[in-house]
Amino acid sequence: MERTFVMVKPDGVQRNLVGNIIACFEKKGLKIIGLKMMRIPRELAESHYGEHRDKPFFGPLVNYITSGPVVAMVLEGKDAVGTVREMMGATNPLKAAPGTIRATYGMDIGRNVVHGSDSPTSAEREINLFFRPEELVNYQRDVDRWIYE
Ligand code: IDP
Ligand code: MG
Repeated sequence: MERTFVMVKPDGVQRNLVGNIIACFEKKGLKIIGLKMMRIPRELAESHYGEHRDKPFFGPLVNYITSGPVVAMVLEGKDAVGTVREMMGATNPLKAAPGTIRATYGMDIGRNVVHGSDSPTSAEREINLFFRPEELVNYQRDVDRWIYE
């Protein structure tokens, strides 16, 4: 089983999409093992998006992601990283495949509603940035035998 870091961005929270977005992942079969609402401190935002430090959109991106509360979560499941990326769709909601979360809920690359780690390595880094080990909950889910063969 793989873990990934997912976040409903400030636009998703303001637009009352938290429940809808979490429901997509829950209904798919991904297991929530960490979940919290938080306001991202500027330093954390800059670190989280460190790979984009030299891009022209870096400043606006940090302003956007710190502009209001987010809902951060850790999801676990088979190929969780790739599965969440597929479910989110392309970075630009207007280019995202129909039915994906970004295509369904977004109009602008700078307001694309949701974040998901792009690789297992990024996932580990991002989970450690946002969650302390004791915030991740270890539990059995009885329905798993109906989700996985
Ligand atoms: P990703 O979120 O699909 O992994 P990245 O290229 O890693 O996409 O970019 C991180 C975030 O930065 C995007 O989700 C989006 O919020 C923002 N972003 C990326 N490219 C642009 C852009 O060209 N203009 C404005 N914001 C952008
Ligand atoms: Mg990315």
